[in-house]
Amino acid sequence: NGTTCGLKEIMIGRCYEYQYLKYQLFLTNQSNVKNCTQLYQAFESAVRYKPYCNMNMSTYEKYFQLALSDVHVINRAMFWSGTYGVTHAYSADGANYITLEDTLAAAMVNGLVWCGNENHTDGFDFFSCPNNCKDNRWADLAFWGLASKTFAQLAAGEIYVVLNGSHANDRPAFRNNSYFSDFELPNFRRTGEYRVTKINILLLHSPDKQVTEKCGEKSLVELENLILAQGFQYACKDDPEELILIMCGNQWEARECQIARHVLRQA
Ligand code: NFD
Repeated sequence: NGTTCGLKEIMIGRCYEYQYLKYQLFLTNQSNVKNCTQLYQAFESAVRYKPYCNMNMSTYEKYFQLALSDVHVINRAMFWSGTYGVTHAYSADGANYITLEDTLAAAMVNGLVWCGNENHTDGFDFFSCPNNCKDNRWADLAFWGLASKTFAQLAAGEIYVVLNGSHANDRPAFRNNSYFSDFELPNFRRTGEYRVTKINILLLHSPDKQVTEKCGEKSLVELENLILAQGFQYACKDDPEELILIMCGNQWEARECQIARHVLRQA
């Protein structure tokens, strides 16, 4: 459970890279380049010297306000649950779709580990973070919970959700307590110019793994009911071809992938 050395330098560096190398690729509103140092300061002052278990869902509010103000993601927002790798291969750094991790606020810290420590001289704990506060569940959700909620509120029009229908041990494709079910689904906009109109589920089955759920079954029925009750249109597709091809890129020998290979040769 080591924390990330060079957190500040990595965050500021990623912010510059994001805005000056990748920026024009996909952001809908290109007029507001952010001040990276100021963004880092907003992040740092939220967490530095703060006891880990005192954090909550408003700790990082200012950071997200600064980093994500004026952003809307129209018809291209993509969410994932249990499908991190394939979703990001498909979204292609924002070129095809935009995931939370393709936004500046999340790109600056994705994969990093950090926490404040009130007793440490520089206010961070660079050795380990608790990650489990028995009296305050919100501490563990402070950053990614708010990140997920904020991103869901920016999504507009048709959105996409990539789920995993091949989980072992009865773990459902759509499960309670996931970030998607707790922080994203309840926060899609239902009214106004930037409302969500339709939620498209892309349900994947990993090559050579069991098919535990398909569209129209088990947790997908539950999800469909929740989506319709909120007034959104619903669609669900099992194994869209473009995603099968991405998965087969890494699992060429799987039975399903040999079929894909065969079909591709004929084309
Ligand atoms: P889950 P979920 N690499 O798969 N979100 O619905 C990394 F870095 O069960 C994003 O609970 O789905 N992290 C983040 C991973 C965190 C990986 C939380 C992996 N290969 C929520 N696999 C984020 N960027 O870190 C799993 N995890 C972690 C948003 C993941 O970080 C996204 O917008 C999370 O802490 C997405 O729509 C935990 O495993 C949805 O929530 C649960 O992942 C995914 O959360």
